[in-house]
Amino acid sequence: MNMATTDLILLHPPTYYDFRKRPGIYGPISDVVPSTPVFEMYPIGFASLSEYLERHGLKVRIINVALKMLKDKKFDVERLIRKNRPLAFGLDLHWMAHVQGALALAEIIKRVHPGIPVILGGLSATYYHEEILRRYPFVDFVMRGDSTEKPLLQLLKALKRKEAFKDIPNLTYRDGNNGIRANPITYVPEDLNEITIDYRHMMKKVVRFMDPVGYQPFVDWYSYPVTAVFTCRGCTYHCKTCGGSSRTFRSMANRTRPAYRDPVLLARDIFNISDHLNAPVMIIGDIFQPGEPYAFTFLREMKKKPISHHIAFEFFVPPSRDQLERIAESVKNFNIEISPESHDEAVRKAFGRPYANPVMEKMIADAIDLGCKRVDLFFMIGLPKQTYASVLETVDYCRSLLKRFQPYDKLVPFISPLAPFLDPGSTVFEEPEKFGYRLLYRTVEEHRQALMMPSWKYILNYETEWMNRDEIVASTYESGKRLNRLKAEFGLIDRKTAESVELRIQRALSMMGEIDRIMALPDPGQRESALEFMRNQPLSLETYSMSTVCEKKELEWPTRFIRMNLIKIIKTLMTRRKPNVSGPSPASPS
Ligand code: B12
Ligand code: SF4
Repeated sequence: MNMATTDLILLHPPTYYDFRKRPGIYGPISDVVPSTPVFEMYPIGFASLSEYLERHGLKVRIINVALKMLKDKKFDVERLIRKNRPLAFGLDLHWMAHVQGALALAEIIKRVHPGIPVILGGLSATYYHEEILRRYPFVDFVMRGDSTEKPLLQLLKALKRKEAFKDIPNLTYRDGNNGIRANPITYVPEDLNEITIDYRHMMKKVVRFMDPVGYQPFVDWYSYPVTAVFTCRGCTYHCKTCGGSSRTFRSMANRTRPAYRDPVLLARDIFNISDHLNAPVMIIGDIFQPGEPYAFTFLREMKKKPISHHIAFEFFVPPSRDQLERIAESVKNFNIEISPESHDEAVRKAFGRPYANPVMEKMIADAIDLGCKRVDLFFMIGLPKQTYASVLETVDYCRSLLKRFQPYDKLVPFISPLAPFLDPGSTVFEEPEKFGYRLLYRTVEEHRQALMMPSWKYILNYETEWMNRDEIVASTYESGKRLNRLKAEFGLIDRKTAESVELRIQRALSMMGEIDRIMALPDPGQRESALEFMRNQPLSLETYSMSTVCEKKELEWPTRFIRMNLIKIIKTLMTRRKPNVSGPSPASPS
């Protein structure tokens, strides 16, 4: 394998680059996603970028730096960078939580390879493109928008041929006279039929680079190889704190309506996965969002090839019984994810979700009646109009639901904070006061600095009229503790799990208290040495950050004992297959 022939290396950074040397208490910020608080999961768009660029003749490699650092305490990032000399490096700054890690990595790349361009992309980079280029000389380009496959191809070709950048859509760059040019976002595809998230492509890359960890999406993926397929980019809803709402996509990415993936291609995406992996598949985006004809076409396709994999559907509003019936007759093992956010309808409405509790409860009853294997309910802390008392009442509401649906043992509630950051570009971020919020950090640099703070309380970039940061933290741990007990009481988790979660919550609380005491010390030198002393304790601070308010295992849908179909995988590795895109396209050269 000749490294010099690699055109693009896509690197995924950790949230905070020095998390191994200077750990803090990152708290339950990632408890309801598969990642640890380092957010080691790379954007799924890395897969479509890689496949698209390779289909068009370029050589691309993905390296999950965050995961490598997490798995190996001694993993030497600088050495990795030094060893590789691609035409360009690409880093995701998709989630704002990665701002410190992404910039630190960019700085290292520039120091080691001053001549190799560094490209940033993702939703947060899109929002902050100008500030990034103005402030950080080690970043050369920001590729904006939610769909960068084609413009990135143009940029890489221009770099290869040493051509000008002025006609490359969506690109922000330095014009050579210390000025910054932002070409308009004119590449906004109307559908997702020319790109694909193809796990077969990813398997081939793992073999080509002999780097299973570099391509691994999150820390436990090989034992729980859950995958995702995408219905869309964009959204028709406008939840107030969401940086991926219709309003945000319009203002930030010039997207006036979502781009959907053809429902037939979507079903094929699932079949491609189910041929190789015996694990659950999550459908990202409500299949009813584009309308019933879309959803019913997809379900008809699914019916044609019965599979027993667990398929998880997320709904933005509760579906009707008729819609659930269609799902039940097309997918044998279906699961549901829905985020009512709060039990309090006034809070939910202020957040931007319009449905009432009886509608949701009817959906739960119908789903269970129709054979749904599991309904996950996600509640959130830090919402408009939500008080400390209201957060705890959410747990009471969960009790009433668990009581009502107890014999079925299928309802699993979760609660977690809106953290670490209120999304840049969200309605509330843009007009905090109007919605009862106080924004504590606004610029990239402020967020970067925040991530170096010792606990998640100081990292949070907001408070609300109804809860300050102390109350957000306190209500998170208290509600987490109560919900944990509730789950044990109703048999959703065993006693041992419940006890270990409770112990972690208690320890996290006392360490958070200790950090507060240190942070109140007037002398900065004293403060730093007290923090240093804490970091050197035998039970490192990381211990208090992993799965604090619930266990990762609680998120898992059932998998089969043998999770990978090795014979099929080997066959795929040895053959060329047509990518799952519409229209004529060459067989994948990889
Ligand atoms: C699906 C989803 C998830 C999935 C992630 C799947 C995945 N691996 O990508 C899950 C559920 C795991 C998730 C988790 C989180 N999410 Co989320 N998620 C979404 C959602 C609903 C859709 C994302 C999407 O459509 N992506 C498709 C497109 C836009 O992105 P993409 O294909 O991955 O990448 C393209 C571009 O972004 C760009 N790009 C990305 N990286 C790079 C790099 C380079 C070099 C270039 C050139 C381009 C580029 O090009 C790609 C291809 O065209 C959005 C809401 C929305 N409507 O958008 C929120 C959203 C992205 N998530 C958000 C957040 C906050 C989170 C969490 C931090 C929440 C938490 N505290 O746990 C975690 C982080 C998890 C992690 N990294 O470990 C915020 C981000 C706001 C912000 N600016 O920071 C959003 C906008 C809204 C929200 N609040 O949920 N999320
Ligand atoms: S939180 Fe609301 S606006 Fe954001 S992606 Fe989900 S449904 Fe759309």
